[in-house]
Amino acid sequence: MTAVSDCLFCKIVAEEIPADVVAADEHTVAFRDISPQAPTHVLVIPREHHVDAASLASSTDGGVDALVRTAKRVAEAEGLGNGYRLVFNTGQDGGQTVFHVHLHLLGGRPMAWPPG
Ligand code: DGP
Repeated sequence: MTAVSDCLFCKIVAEEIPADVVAADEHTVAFRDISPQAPTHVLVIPREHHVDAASLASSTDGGVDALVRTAKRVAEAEGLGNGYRLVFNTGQDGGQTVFHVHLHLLGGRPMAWPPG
């Protein structure tokens, strides 16, 4: 699927909206969350528009893997050797508010469980 005109994260990919990009490659872009919930809070997204992680997984072989690989690269660059959390909020009850799949990378403090 190509870019969706009213999608916020497609606009970040197209550089129509500014973002603090920390990593980018052929398939993914990683940028700092506008409302950070931890010292490191980065969103990793595919360049192509997919609504959620399941949609990405079912339409693009290796698409989810690419997000995780970029997150690992950012985690290493951010010095998160003690660990970090990766989250796909999915759907309304999952807390998803932006419907272009994004992998949250959170780190730099101990994470609690269960999440809110
Ligand atoms: P979620 O609730 O899982 O859909 O997460 C959406 C995240 O996107 C949320 O943590 C805030 C972040 N966000 C929303 N709008 C913007 C924006 O314009 N720029 C950036 N960098 N992050 C945004």
